[in-house]
Amino acid sequence: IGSEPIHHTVTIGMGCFWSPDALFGSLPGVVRTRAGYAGGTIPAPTYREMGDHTETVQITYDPVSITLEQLLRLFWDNHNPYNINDYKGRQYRSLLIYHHESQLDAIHSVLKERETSPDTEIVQHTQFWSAEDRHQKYYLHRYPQAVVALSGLYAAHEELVGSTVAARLNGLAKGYTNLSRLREEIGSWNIDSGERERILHIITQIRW
Ligand code: MHO
Repeated sequence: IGSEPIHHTVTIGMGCFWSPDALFGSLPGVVRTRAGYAGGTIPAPTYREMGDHTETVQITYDPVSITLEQLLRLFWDNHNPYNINDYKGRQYRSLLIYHHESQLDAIHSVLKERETSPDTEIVQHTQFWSAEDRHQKYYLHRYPQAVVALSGLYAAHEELVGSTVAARLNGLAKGYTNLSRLREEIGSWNIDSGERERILHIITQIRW
């Protein structure tokens, strides 16, 4: 009764990480996203020197509101998992990193739905390296006023970047959701009315 929701995590690589950050961030049930590097071996990768790592988005979700199956269908439907575009080595590889063995059932059942088996590398999580600030919530940077207004809601920049609100606004900035859907969702959040009003005001600043 009144217990905290249990969150699950999955990390996906499907090309440049800017778009999947916005795509998955737009979805009700996704609690937070972050862009980063994973799947390789070199320590402390950066955008300029990511070595054998892949651009990925780490997705934290509430499995009661959105299932891993739903996330995986979006993953495979929104990129080319056959690695025709592997001109940059592993940077844009199709990569699926599960964080718990209990996620394998969902992975196998969604794989079975597909006519041709994707050439996606599927591995267990070891380490994730966050990308630089400029790659986080990339499309939201087009609305500096919204970012400034948002920073009033969060004590630290990492909190802002890791917030559900920033994930949704980034999805809105890219056009993956719209104002009325967001209004409705935020209306259902268990937050005080002052905070709700401030968030609703900020989202009206984002148009695309
Ligand atoms: N520079 C490429 C990819 C960026 S993504 C962070 C572009 O503008 O699409 O790899």
